Amino acid sequence: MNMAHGTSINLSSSGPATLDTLHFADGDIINTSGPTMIFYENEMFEGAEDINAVHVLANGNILLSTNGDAQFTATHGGLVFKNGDIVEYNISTGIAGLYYEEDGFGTNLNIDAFSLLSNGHFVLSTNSDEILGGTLYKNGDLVEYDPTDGTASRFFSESLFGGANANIDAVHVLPNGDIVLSTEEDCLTLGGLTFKDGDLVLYHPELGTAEMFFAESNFSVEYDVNIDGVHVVPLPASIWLFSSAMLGLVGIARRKKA
Ligand SMILES: [Ca+2]
Ligand SMILES: [Ca+2]
Ligand SMILES: [Ca+2]
Ligand SMILES: [Ca+2]
Repeated sequence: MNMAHGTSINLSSSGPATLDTLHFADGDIINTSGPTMIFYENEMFEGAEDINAVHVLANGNILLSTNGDAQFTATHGGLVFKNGDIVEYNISTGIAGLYYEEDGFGTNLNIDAFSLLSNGHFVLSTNSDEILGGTLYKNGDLVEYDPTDGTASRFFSESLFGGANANIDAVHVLPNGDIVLSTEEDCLTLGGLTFKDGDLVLYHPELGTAEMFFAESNFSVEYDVNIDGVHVVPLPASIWLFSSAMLGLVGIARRKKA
């Protein structure tokens, strides 16, 4: 039902939201398949927090950033961290540690969108305009950042929103280079597509075109939802074969019962 382009999505919102029967808060991370809760704010943090960037590693560990400075509970390691830090939550041990320190950027900033490339570089956006690697970037730009030497380059320009002020608040870069993103504002236009703050847009940089990836209308109308963190789950071909096989088995089981 909520699958976008044959895959599932991990996401966070900037306020309360409901997807199907799952109700969640701004500090939670959910997966749209189910949907299921994959990170539960009340269990993890000392106080109420808003997760504003998320990326899930191949081993299932969760990279995240928050909108304010925050602390994990003692049960989860007690880590105190800043809104410009990227934290790694280890799903095997239940302990969180720093993945990349805000201090490494050489300035105080709030990361509000984050995606990890296969070469180890970050593609990120900040909540305010910030200088990275000696260049000023806008909060609607996406910056490719090399954590090994602190160099940065423009990955996506805010100017592609047709001159409108836009704050990108969620990003995931797909293996083929296409960009899934969300903004803090409604009614922006990118690549010919007009969208809302709770939509996820799929942008094709080579073509300069965009299409809807996941629509805000999937959520219950109870809340006006703004997506503020996204990670698109890769789905290997083998999983599809497995799924088909399972569907086949279910079919056989049903026939046997009948
Ligand atoms: Ca959030
Ligand atoms: Ca942050
Ligand atoms: Ca931003
Ligand atoms: Ca948004």
